[in-house]
Amino acid sequence: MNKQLSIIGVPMDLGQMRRGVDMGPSAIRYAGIVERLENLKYTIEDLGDIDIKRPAQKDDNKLDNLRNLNEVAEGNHRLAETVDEVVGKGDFPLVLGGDHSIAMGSLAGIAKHYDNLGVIWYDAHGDLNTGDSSPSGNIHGMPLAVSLGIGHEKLTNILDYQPKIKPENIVIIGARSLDEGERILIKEKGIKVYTMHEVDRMGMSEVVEETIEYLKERTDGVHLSLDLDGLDPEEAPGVGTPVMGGLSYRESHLAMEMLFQSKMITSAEFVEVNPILDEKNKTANMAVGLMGSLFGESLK
Ligand code: 6HN
Ligand code: MN
Ligand code: MN
Ligand code: MN
Repeated sequence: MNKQLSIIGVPMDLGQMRRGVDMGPSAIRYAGIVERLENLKYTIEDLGDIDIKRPAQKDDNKLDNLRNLNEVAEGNHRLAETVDEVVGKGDFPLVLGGDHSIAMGSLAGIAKHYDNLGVIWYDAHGDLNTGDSSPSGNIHGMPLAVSLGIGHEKLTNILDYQPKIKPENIVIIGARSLDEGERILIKEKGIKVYTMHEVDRMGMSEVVEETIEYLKERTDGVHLSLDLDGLDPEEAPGVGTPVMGGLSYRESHLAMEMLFQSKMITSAEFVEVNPILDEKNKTANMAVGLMGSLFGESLK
């Protein structure tokens, strides 16, 4: 694993309606992420937070069923430029959200450095909506579609290229809430998905083994996009769109440990931690624990 890490906070809450997720980066820092990774002998540069501009008007600011489109696009553009620089100088970008709309900026900055970037999308949701298919108009439900080049031009064209990723280079793990339009896109594009049904039948160990095998053959780098709502809300309550029946702490730790051992992860983001909805920073602590395992903590 790359021993030079750059931490980038993204206080973004405009991709959805629950305020508070903009404090995610603070909560994760407070839970001790820098010390935790320094103990594992990484060199950490904390680049602070990306500037996210608030929309001027107080109404719901929706264009084409895309809430806060301009502000979300601009914030992601700034994130993409920073991530691009980090990858350009050879560091591992570790992005802290913020709502999941920030994956558009992360992927824009990362993918230009690879021919075949793989993506592991650890999430209760597919985040494959467009303005047309979205039931909510919330852009945090769209970043994976956007990164495939599907959606509004202002989002798909961040850093002036598209698509960022190819459908066959994606693996979704933990899905249990997919909208109709998302299911259609998954079938049409042949995106690999391990829903909770497969996780329950196969076990996490086999799911991650298959994922590693699958991505190893076709990618030259792998981005982990981990939405804390992929975990069960009993264990990670501080998220804006909780869905029952999620991945456990133990399954998730196992997944992170196996990904560390695979040596294939080249960038990562941890998103949707909302300290206002949390219980005693439980979800931020969970995020930090998972990052510890992803970066090589072990009992032996
Ligand atoms: N997330 N599919 C729902 C929507 O509004 O599009 C929920 C999206 C959740 C987004 O997981 O980051
Ligand atoms: Mn500002
Ligand atoms: Mn998500
Ligand atoms: Mn989600």
